[in-house]
Amino acid sequence: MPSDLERAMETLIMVFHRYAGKEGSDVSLSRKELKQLMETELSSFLKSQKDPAAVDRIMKDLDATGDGEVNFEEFVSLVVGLSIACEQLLQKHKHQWVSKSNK
Ligand SMILES: [Ca+2]
Repeated sequence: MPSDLERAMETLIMVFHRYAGKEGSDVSLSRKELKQLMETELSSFLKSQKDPAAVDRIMKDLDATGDGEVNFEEFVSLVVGLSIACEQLLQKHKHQWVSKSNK
């Protein structure tokens, strides 16, 4: 049976291909595919950002090869970046909670 981490990796691959396969190349996300992926799979992140230009900016940042498409490697770097931001927020909240409960 796969572990939590193995399942998470499998999910990353599955989600990427679910959107990458919608149009054009099967192994990369077009701007439209990336927008759909972010709106559906990262909706709470986008909501908290409240920035309509966010997808365009993220697309530009991610597209290291400059071909207007986001490949799996570029997609994973987005997920890693978001995970790091989440973990930092979590640590911050944990510290706040600990200092509050100690008062
Ligand atoms: Ca595609």
